[in-house]
Amino acid sequence: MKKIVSLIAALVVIFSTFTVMNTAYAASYDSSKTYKLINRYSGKALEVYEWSTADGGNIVQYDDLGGANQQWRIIDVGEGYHKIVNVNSLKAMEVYNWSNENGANVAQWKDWNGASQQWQIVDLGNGYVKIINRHSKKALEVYESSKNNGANVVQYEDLGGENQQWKLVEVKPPETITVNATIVVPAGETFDGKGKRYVANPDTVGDGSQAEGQKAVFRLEDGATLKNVILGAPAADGVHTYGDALIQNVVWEDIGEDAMTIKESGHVVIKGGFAQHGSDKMFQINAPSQFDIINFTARDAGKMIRQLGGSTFKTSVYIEGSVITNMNEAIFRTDSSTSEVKMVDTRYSDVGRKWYNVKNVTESNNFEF
Ligand code: DGU
Ligand code: CA
Ligand code: CA
Repeated sequence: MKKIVSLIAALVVIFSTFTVMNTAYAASYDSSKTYKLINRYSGKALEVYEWSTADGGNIVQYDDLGGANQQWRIIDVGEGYHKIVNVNSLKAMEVYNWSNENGANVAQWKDWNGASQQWQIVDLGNGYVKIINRHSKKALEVYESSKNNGANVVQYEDLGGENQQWKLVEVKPPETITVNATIVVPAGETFDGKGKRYVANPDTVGDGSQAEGQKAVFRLEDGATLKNVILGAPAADGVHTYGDALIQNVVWEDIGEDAMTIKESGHVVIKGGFAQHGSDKMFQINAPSQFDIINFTARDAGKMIRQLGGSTFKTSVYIEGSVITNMNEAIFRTDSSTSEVKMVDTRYSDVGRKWYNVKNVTESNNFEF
């Protein structure tokens, strides 16, 4: 009895310690959200200078102006590290050219799954974090404790200075809009949600359950672009595409019946963004297509991609620079012997059997954690 009591006591201690640690961790950042990073010493915001979208675009500090070039997604890449991705450029913050030097530049680059693009975020317990590069072990700082607009952000030995401390401030969606009827984006046009959250009217569009026949929140005609949209719950049948489509920086906070369906053939590109909590499929392919998923974060679903059950048409899937976790069945499941997948620079964990019936698989520079 005594043994059992002390065992229970020990478990309670372990469990509550874990819960406390976990809460502190979860409270600070979440891959589905966006953040600004404010420097403690200067009060200025981390940004990609002049809205660059190029590889090598510099990262500096500037007055907090609220632009997308000052917003970041902080994405768990496993092993205790995160990548820090700019919402405007969709590029990752890195220490330039693998440098280990004090004062080496920090800039943005295409996400190539490199250790110099991975950061440890250490909670300092004072409302701030320090951000340590995985490769160099040096800290992200505003160079020479400058308070100027445009002052460079670099790495330096971890000295504990206020110019090496950052506050992560969540950027909340400015508005939540109830969608009463499918929003149609006409051929060739762009719908920019500007970070707003869209939720389906459960009575007219769909309740986000596993019931078939729900309507899409967004319908993209051939050549349409959907960007900077958050799909909140209920997300009904998500996004439907009819032909070529670009879906950029779109977040599914809670996938409905599925997140997106390719209804008619085309080249569909998903770039940046995030999706989670799908009871079954995330992306459904119902017509022969080229489907590219780039810099996406996919978490917690039955499978990430499903080609229509029993169909034998050819679909080519390309996955690059993404993070995929907690898929019950697979990353891609198909019944077609001609469909194929190529995956590069991607990190994944707990993805079931990974490729389910996929006969043609090419992979390079991926990492399982
Ligand atoms: O029998 O074909 O859920 O397109 C199953 C159905 C199902 C599709 C899918 C979709 O796979 O309706 O959203
Ligand atoms: Ca810099
Ligand atoms: Ca569906």
